[in-house]
Amino acid sequence: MRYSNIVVLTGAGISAESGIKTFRDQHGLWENHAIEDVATPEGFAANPALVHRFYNARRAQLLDPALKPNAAHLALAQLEQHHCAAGGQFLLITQNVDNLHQRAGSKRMIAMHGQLQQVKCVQSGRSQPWTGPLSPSEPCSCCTPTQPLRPDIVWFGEMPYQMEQIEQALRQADLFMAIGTSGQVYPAAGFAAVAAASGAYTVELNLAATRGEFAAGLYGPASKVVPQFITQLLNP
Ligand code: BV8
Repeated sequence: MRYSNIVVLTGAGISAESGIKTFRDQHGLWENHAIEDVATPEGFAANPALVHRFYNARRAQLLDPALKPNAAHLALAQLEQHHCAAGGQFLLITQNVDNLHQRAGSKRMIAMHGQLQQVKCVQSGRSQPWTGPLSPSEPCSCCTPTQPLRPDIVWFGEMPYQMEQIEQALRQADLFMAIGTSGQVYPAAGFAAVAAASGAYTVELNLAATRGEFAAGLYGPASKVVPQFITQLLNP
């Protein structure tokens, strides 16, 4: 293996072929609401029922028996297993809030924007697993008097999770792969530049080229180009 420290960033495009809509497919809209209006603390404060409806619909999709990880998710889990068994370092950072990487077997991963199947107390921030619908009247179990619960999702204007660990991994990477992301949301959109500045070889694997700067690009559906690239990595 030519590389010792691999960091991967994924976005909505890696889950598209599993049947989960990307953000830009909907042109940033959902039921005629700008996503930035529903995916913000202000949007939640203004209309919690609307925001719960937005996340309940997406959380419900994860329970659909037809929804499965695709070949790209599975190839990343295989890369992690083989690369780490050979003594390499590996970190998968996903912007996605679905559970498809986890279901594919990825272990060394950070869900930087939270997860649909977690909810948290608005007061204490304590997070708990949640697979069903959530309503504004659902009480937390950690405060007296009880407080409402919210999706454990990083909204626009909120700090993504585990940024220190992410920044450290980017500085140490010698290979950075961006998969299925339009590179329009920060700080994730800046990760390739941080990795490149530390000497990493940066590769974009996407349906189409984005405005991001990469040393190389492989373009096509993730379920095709990701397994292809990983096969090359594992069989140099
Ligand atoms: C923060 C959870 C600071 C919600 C999400 C101006 C300039 C720079 C930054 C800003 C700015 N104004 C505001 C900001 C900050 C803001 C931001 O970046 N806004 C954007 C709109 C400009 N960022 C934030 O607010 C972040 N926080 O900055 O905090 C701070 C500092 C101190 C203290 C406190 C706070 C938080 C951002 C997180 C928001 N939450 N998700 C939810 O999911 O409901 S973002 C959400 O949108 C996703 O998680 C994801 O990150 C993003 C969508 O992006 P992608 O995943 O890339 O998806 P997209 O549809 O765009 O692209 C899909 C790609 O796949 C396409 O390229 C397509 O071609 C490709 N594709 C499609 N099919 C396939 C495929 N590829 C391969 N195969 C296929 N089959």
